[in-house]
Amino acid sequence: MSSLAAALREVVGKDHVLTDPDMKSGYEIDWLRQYIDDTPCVVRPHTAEEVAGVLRACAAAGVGVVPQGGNTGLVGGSTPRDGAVVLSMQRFTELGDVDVRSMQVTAGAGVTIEQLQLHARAAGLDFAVDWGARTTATVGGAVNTNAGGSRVVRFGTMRAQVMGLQAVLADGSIITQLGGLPKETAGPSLVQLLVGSEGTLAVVTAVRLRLVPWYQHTAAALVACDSLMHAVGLLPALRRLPNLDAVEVLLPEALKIACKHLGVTPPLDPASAGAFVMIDCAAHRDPTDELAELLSSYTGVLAVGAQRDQLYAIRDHVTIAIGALGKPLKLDVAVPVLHLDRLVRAVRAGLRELAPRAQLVVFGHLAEGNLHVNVLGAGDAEGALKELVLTTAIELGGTISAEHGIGVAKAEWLERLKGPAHVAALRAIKGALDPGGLLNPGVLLPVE
Ligand code: 2HG
Ligand code: ZN
Repeated sequence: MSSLAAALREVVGKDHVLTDPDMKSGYEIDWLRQYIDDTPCVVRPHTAEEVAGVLRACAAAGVGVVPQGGNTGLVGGSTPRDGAVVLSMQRFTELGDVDVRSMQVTAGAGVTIEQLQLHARAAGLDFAVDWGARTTATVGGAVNTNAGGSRVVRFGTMRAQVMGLQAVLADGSIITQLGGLPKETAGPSLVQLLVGSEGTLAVVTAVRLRLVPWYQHTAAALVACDSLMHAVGLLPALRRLPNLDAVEVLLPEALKIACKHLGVTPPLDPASAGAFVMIDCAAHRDPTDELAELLSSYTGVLAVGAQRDQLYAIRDHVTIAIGALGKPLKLDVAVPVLHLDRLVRAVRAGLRELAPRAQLVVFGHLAEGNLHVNVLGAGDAEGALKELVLTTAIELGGTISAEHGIGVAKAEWLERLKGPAHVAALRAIKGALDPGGLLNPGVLLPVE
C-alpha cells in the first residue's frame, strides 16, 4: 500500500492523501453507522486530471476506488469495502456563474445541494431537487443516485436537471460535455447513462444543471386522512393545482417520532388519522387561496398557509428521529400509487408474523408512490422482512429503489427486479467502460 500512497501523493500532493486512522475515520462510515470498513487511504483530488491520475495509479496497483461525495447515502454505495481507496470529491466546490438566459449553471461534484440552491437564488432562480440532507449531500452524489426528494412531482428527478457533465472514465480518459444544449440528437446520451450509475462507470467531476424559477411565495397544508387509500384519493384534485410543489406522506408513527425528536407538539394528533399528507404549493404570487379553496371541503386540515417551516422541519427530521431510536432496516420502494395501500398492508401483515414487537415507520413521497419503509428492532427477522417488502414491491409492479440507489444493500436484488437480460446488458456496459472492475466494486452489480 505505501507505494500506492506514494504514487497518489505524486498526483494530488501530500496533504490530500490521508492515511492516518483519525483522519480517515469519517470517510469509512456512513452517517447512520450502517456501513463501516477500513480504507488504506483517502485521496482528495481537485481537478479531473488529478482524478485521472488517481484512477491510473489505483488500476496499476489493482486496488478498487470508491467515489464519495457528502456520504449521506443510505445503501452503502460510498463507504469503502474490500480494501478500496476512498476518492473524496469534496474539493470539487467550484460554482460557475448562473446563466439566466439558458437558466443553467455548472457545479463541481462536491458542491452541496444547499450551496447550489443559494447560488441559484442569488441570481433569482432556484435548483429544483431538494431533500432533508441538502446541507451535506453533493451534486455528484445526487447525479450518481438519480436523487429525487420532495419536488419530483413538479420538476422530476435529478435526471431531468442534468444538461451535461464532465466525467473521468476508468482508464483515465475524460469526457467533457458541459455546453448545456437543450436539444441534441447525436447518438445515445453518455451523460444520461452516467446518471444513476452509482459511481460504477465513471467519476463525475462537474455537472451542467437546469435551474427553475425561484418561487418565493409558498403555502403548505397538512391533511389527516382516514387511510392511505384516502390519501391517494386526494391526488387527482391536488394535481389540478397550478402551483403544486410537493405531496409528501407520513404515516402516524413517522409524524409522532419526528415531533418527539424535535420536542414539538404534533400539528395534528397522530392518533387521529391513518395517514397524513403534507402539501406544498409555491408560486410567484401567494398560492394560499388556491390551496385553501381546494381543501375547503376536507376535514382534518391544518390551517392552510401557516406553519410551513414547522411542517418542513418535521418532515426533514423523520430520518434523524429514526436514526436516534436505533439502527433501522431501511427500504426505499415505490409502487404505482393505486397499490400503495396493498403494499403497506402486506408489510404490516409480515411484521405481525415475523417481528410483532418491531416498530414500523413509514413515510415518503406520495405522488410518486415512493415509501420509505423503516423497521426498528426487527432483530433476526430483518432478512425475511427485507425479502417480503422488496418482493411485494416487485410483484405490485414497483421498484426496490426509488431514489436511494441500489448500493451494496440491494445489489443481489437487481436481477430479480430487472431480469437477466437487463442485468447482462448492464454488465456488458460495465465491462466495456471498466474492464478491470476498478470503480465502486460490489455496488449496483453484485461481484460475480
Ligand atoms: C427522505 O425522504 C429520505 O427523507 C430519507 O429519502 C428516507 O430515511 C429514509 O428512509
Ligand atoms: Zn425520500
